[in-house]
Amino acid sequence: MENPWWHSAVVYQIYPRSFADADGDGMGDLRGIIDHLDHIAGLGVDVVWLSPVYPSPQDDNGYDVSDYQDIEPVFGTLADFDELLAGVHERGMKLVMDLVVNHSSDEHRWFVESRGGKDSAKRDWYWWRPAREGMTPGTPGAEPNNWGSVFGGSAWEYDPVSGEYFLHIFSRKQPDLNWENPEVRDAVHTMMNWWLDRGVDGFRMDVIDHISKDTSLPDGVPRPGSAYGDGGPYWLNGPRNHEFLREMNERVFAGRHAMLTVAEMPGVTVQEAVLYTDPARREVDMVFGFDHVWVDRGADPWLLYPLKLTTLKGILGRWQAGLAEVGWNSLYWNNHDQPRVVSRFGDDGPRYRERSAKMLGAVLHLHRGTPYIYQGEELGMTNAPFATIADFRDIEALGQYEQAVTHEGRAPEDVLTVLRARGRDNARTPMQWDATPNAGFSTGTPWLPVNPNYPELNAAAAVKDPDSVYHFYRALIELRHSEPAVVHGDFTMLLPHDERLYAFTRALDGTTLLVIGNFTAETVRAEIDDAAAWAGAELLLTNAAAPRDLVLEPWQVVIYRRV
Ligand code: TEU
Repeated sequence: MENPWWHSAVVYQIYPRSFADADGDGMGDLRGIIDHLDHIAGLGVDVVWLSPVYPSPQDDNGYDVSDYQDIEPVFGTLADFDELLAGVHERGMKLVMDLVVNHSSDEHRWFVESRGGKDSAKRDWYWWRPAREGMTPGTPGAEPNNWGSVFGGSAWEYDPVSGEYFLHIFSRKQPDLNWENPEVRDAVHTMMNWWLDRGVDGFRMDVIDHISKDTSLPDGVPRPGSAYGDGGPYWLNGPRNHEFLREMNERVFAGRHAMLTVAEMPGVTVQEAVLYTDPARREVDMVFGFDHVWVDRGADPWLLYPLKLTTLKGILGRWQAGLAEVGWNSLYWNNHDQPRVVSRFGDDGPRYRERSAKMLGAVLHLHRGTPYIYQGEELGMTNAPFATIADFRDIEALGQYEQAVTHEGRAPEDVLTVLRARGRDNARTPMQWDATPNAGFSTGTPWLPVNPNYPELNAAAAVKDPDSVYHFYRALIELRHSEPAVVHGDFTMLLPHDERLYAFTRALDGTTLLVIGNFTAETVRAEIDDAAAWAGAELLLTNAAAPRDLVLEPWQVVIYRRV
């Protein structure tokens, strides 16, 4: 079979709320994106993925959709959207929409109708259940089961009108749709076809491994120190998940060749990812796995675990090997839910910020798979200096803080330490365009303050400086487009037990690439087996002086080619 176009593609993610505000209300908008399309096209990316722009009460910044077939007025209109789509296409790029259909907003007319009463025609479009047997509805502990929600508190919300509860894995304003009901699936397919017919080129599918649940909704294993049990095993990768995606593929994707589907799947294993992305099974093109971004999590959610490079290499190496023959990887360090990678795995101090950001970019982009760049990553944007809980806006940070501090007695400073390092708002501070007030993001008051480092760290400065992180990312993308070994080469991990260096080769038809990234602020020699063979090799890209004898400077990365 011919290789699909997205094997050699690079995707750029926009979080519209924080990208560019053209009308001065403090919130990004579609016009702002249109105005900055050349910044994205200038990088050389192939695809733009837009986080949700649909009408939404914005309880979870748009991941709570109240109308799937329109545009949030704060962001613009459908006419603006069509103009954006045309602008993306004119520049030779494709546009992928976010698809948030595990849940809707509680303000969606489907849910409003469903909530109308037990005999509503749409009652069964959501998960309604009576109180636990023998318990008085609405009293503590009477929820249908013990599941905790991802954003804190119970996963069940009581509705006094009907005396029943509805399920929400995320916030109470994000009720889970009941995919067991074929009418729900039909409605979703119709909506997806409507967008594709309008010209969009695919979907990034939000928590799409949550859509099939164990319909008996059993109690989860209690979590130490928490009032709630872990429902994950009953809502992740449920019994009908493959079936639902296969059906969606048949009814929506079949016959549309130039599109892209990427399934966000927290908790997916590499074995399951092979099944989801096996072209013969006709489900999705690739998945977002989470193993590598959970590398610094441990048993205690409110403890920071330092990065162990060998563990990270073990995880990514396992995914490379697991999807080598069948299926396809997505590659990402960052998105709107993750802290900034230069702060997390690199060094965001003035000395090594740019160098370590480039090293991280090169290591990721030289893996086999489709790389995703999150807005600002191409500038080496950093985590934000959040002082107190009042500085956070994210419903996840606020909800988890409330549960941990108020209900579970955790020390506020411990919880804050983790939120500062890992909180999602780190990724959501406004895009830093230039050195003018508010980083050129908005003439109004930004909904979340701009990172104070914008006078030095901004797109205008980066585009002007040929040595910037921006131009390094541009070179990485160009390399993917020009060197087939980057796209198709076999991946071999080297030095798996080394805690300082990330080293691997990519080999295709007699061409071998060698990539070595130094994850430390020390000078390190790479003791690879066939070091001598690389002595005369061509150095394709590095972020410091050309090394001698594979002795790498702090945070240096090298990409060599041998034929
Ligand atoms: O994220 C799903 C998800 O896995 C997150 O809950 C993630 O694990 C957590 O935020 C890490 O801190 C998707 C969206 O990307 C996210 O923005 C939404 O809040 C969530 O689904 C609900 O739609």
